[in-house]
Formats: sequence, C-alpha cells, structure tokens
Amino acid sequence: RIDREWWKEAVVYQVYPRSFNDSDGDGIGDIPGLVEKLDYLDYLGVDVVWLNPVYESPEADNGYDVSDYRSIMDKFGTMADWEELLAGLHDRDMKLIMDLVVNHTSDEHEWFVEARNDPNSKFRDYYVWEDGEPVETQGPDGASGGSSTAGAGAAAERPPNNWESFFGGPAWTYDEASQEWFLHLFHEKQPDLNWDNPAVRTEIFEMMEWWLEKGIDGFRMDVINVLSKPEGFPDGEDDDAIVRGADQFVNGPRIHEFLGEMYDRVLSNYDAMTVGEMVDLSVEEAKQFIGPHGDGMSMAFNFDHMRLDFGHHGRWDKGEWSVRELKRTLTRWQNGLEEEGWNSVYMGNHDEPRMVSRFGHDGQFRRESAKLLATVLMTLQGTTYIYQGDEIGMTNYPFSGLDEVRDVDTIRNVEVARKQGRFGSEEEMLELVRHRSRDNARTPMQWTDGAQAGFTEGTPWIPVNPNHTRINVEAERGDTESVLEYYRRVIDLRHDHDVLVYGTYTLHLPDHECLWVYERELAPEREFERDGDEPSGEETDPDEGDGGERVLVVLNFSDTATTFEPPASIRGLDVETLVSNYDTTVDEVGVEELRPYEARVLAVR
Ligand code: TEU
Repeated sequence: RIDREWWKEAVVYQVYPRSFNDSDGDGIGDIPGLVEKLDYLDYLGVDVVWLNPVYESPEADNGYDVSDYRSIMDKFGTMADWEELLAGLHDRDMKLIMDLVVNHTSDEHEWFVEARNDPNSKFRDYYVWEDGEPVETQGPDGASGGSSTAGAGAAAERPPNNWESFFGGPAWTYDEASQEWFLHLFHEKQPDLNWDNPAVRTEIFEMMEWWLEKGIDGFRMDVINVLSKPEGFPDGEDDDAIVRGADQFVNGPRIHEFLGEMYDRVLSNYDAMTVGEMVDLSVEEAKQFIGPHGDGMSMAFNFDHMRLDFGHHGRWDKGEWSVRELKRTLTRWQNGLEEEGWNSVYMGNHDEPRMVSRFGHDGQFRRESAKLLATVLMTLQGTTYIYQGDEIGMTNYPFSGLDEVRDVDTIRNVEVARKQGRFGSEEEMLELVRHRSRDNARTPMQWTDGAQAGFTEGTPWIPVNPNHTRINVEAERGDTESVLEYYRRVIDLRHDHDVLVYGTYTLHLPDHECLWVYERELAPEREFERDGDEPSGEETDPDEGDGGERVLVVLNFSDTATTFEPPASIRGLDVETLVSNYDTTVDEVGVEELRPYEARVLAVR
C-alpha cells in the first residue's frame, strides 16, 4: 500500500541565496533578489524551495556558522523581506524549507561568547570543553623527561583526542583563558553544541517551533547524524574514515534518542517535511532515521554516490568513477528503501562540483548530458532535488588561481595537502581545486549574457563563470531544445505520472559499462491511502484500464554511440515515447544505436 505525502511528490529547488540574485548591488545575492525570481521558479515548475542559511552570521562558512537563529543576516535583507518570500512562495503554491544548522553555532553566538568569557556561566556546558593530553617531553639527554603538567598551554599539550575537522586540521582549539580545548568538527568558528545538555535541546526545539509557527514547511538538517558524541571522546580508530574520528561521532550513542525527542516535542505537531543530511550513512542505518521504524525524519541525504570519484587520500584527491558503480550505488538505495523509508534523489548541491562536469560532459555534449542527468533526477524513486543552475547546465569554474577561491573547505584542505607534499606543481593543485572545490557550485547564477551574468550590478563576491555568455537563463527560455525547457518537460512528466514517484525500481543490464536501463512499475492493486485521494496521474485512474503503469528509462551514459540490445524481458514491448533528449521516438523496444548521452523515457502500453 502507498502512503501519499505532499513531500514525496515534490520537486525541490535548492537556492544558495548569496549566489542566486543580488537586488541591491552589493555583489551578494539576497532575499529580495530571490523574490524577484519567484515567477521563474513557478515557470520551471518546482514545488518546494530549500533555502540555504540566511540567519545572522559572521560568514566563516557562508552562513553555516549561525550567530542568531531568529534573525536574518543584514546582507540578505530583513525579516520583512523573508516574510514576503514566504508569502510569495505560498501564493504560488510553492513551499519553503529552511536549513537547520544545529550541530554547531558560530563562535560569535551569544551562548559561546558567554561560555568562553565565563567558565562558570550556564552556557559553558552548551558546548564541548575538554582538557588536553600532556605531551611526552624529551629531556636534554634525549631521555623521556616525563610528561608536562596538563594545562601548561597548547604548546605543551595535545588536543583531547585525534579527531580531525572536515576542513582539515584538528577538531579542537585551545582556549588560553580557561586552558581547555573546545570541539569543532568544522571550522574553529563553528564550535559544536553539547547535545547531551537538555538545556541545549530545549533551546533548539523552541527555535524550530518558532520558525514552524511562522509558517515554514519543514527543514533540511545540516550534518544531523553527528550530534551525539561518545562519552570520554575516544580516539578515532578507523584510518579509512571520511575524517579521523568519524567512526566515533557519526551516528553516536544517543543520536536516535535526540532525533526521536526532536520529532516528539516539535515535528510531530506539524505537517512538516524534513531531510537530514547524514554523512557516511548506509541503507540499513537510514531505516533507523526514516520510515516506519525511524526517528520520524521524512528522508535523508546520503553520500554514497558523492564518494565514487574520491582518490586514495579521500575527498581531496582525484579518483575515477564508473557508470557501473554509479548504477550499483543508486540501485542499492532505490531497492533498499523501496518498502521502508523514502529516498532523496540529488546529484549536486552547494558542497559538490557541478554535476554536468562531474557525471556528464561539459564540453561537446553538455546539453545532452545535462538533459540525461535531469532524466535521472526525475525518474528515480524518492523526493528529487534540483540545485540552482543545474537546470540550465551550469558547469564547474575554470579556477586560474587560489585568489578566485572563497571556500574555507578548499583553502584549508589545499593547505593540508600542500603540507603533505601532495602537489608536484601549482597547476596540479589547481587541477584538484577545479575538480573538487565547493566553489564550483557557488559561482553566481547565470541569468543573462550581460555583465556579471545579470546576477549583480556590483562586483560579485565570487567571479562569474565566463561561459555565462553562452549558458544563461535568458538564452534558454523559450528555446525548445534548451536544457531549461527539457527540465520543465521532465518535471511535468514526474507530476503527471505517479509511477515515477511511487513505482518500484528494477535495474536491467546491470553489468553494462555505460547503458543504464531501469523500469518503474506501479501495479494496479497498489491503491492510495488517505481517504478520497485519487491517484494524480490520469494513467493510474482506476476508471480507465487496470490502473497500473510501467515506464522504461534508457540512458546512454557515455560520449560515444552505444548499441542497446534489450534483454528478453523487455524486448519487443509496445511503448510510447514520453520524453527523449534527441528528436527521435520509438514505439517498440528493440535493438538500436543510442547516441551520446541519449536518454529516453518510454511508457509500456
Ligand atoms: O556539510 C556537511 C558535510 O560534511 C559535507 O557536505 C562535506 O563533507 C562538507 O561540506 C565539507 O566539504 C554541511 C553543509 O552542507 C556545508 O556547507 C557546511 O560547510 C557543513 O555542513 C558545516 O555546517
């Protein structure tokens, strides 16, 4: 049986506000700039906007360092502007989910300012403070001089354990005044909150309620599965962990208690959509957070397909991925959550390189591969996410020097790699930056071929991609062959066919090195829960036909023509071509030559 939910059927559009549209010429995108583009989002056909953080912040990590959860950062506008955004979305039958960043605050949040100024303050225990480890000192004759006394200062001490920050370097910073270290899994200006403290949980739950009472429709939750740290902060023991210590702090001992409490005390009182960003999550672990046996989360972002091109040194190293691995990884999640839980489907966001450069082809076949990727996003099971700019096939940025980089994750991790002597030349370093940097996805949205791509009348906070003269919304709108118009077609297709949202997923040709062929099926007997809820797509209308539907998706994930030899199970089927990114249609499943990045969606008659 299928449990219909609005957020299961939604196509979500992620807005990274500082790079979306600048209304006042300060070079930073803002909320009024986003309000100016609501008709564009309506034209695109999306249902929900996920807005990256717009709260008061010193911007050490572009807003993921919140200094006041209940105010809007001046550069983004006012709370009145935000209210206008919410009203503008709701007036157009679109919804808004906000970014919830509660593993850590900014070090300029009043709680941390108090905590650091006064070890006896009640806010001290809102964060994680620990004594360092004494450093074994060597006497003049080289014999061990015993250990220095604890608290003798950072120079004579080591951090409390070996955990590392995602941004490189230790996950602890020494506080001279109190001679203790505080924990930060990210930047030292992002101190981790102590979720073991019930006062912290109450503060966060009350803040969430405050935003839900203002009328938002849910939250994207930032690194939400690292809130619980184990007693005593033991050293990380897994050298292959995404960062040292992750084996200790990912899905920590009380994580389900905390998220269950969040659901019971807050989320269960609202028809809210939640998507938890969960580092290092397996399918089995996902079922403990989402679905009937979970903590009440609607869905989760996992990163299995975002790690396929990691190299020997992990994320900050260039590895090779394969279509076979991509198919296998996404199939594992499609089948793994089919009966229990719900998938999120994404291929890019503000932390990842542009998907057309990473998984497609940003040269000769940019348009075709961007459309093929759009086809993947719109025909897999789960709630689907479009990252701003991917709907026009925006590409990675051709960084020519670190002076063009703004991202702290890039800057810090390049420093670490340099110290490890991993670059043979500056060009080698830049090649890795062009491959991996989050700034690839943070260059300004390309609206026109004019100055600064129509993003700002001032100087943009980060350079605009020079290819905006060719790749921009204005050029795409109305061009029936454009990536944008193709996105509109496949978004409509998803809205019109429940099988694409609720259907089962079956992979064909699993071992083919570049063809990705799968089918989605909604059997007739799968009626919908929620009284009086007729299926939305006419094809599944019980009055016509048997109410079932079967769709075949055929993708040539390669830059060369590839022969498609259908397996016997589908060979000869009568089909109707619902969508194709080339101009051809077929009415039967047979042997054919698929062109580079050719994508087809076929309804089985
Ligand atoms: O990112 C969490 C995270 O760990 C991964 O996305 C990735 O490892 C990280 O971005 C470093 O590349 C979330 C936000 O999406 C990201 O923008 C923030 O920097 C981070 O949390 C800290 O709040």
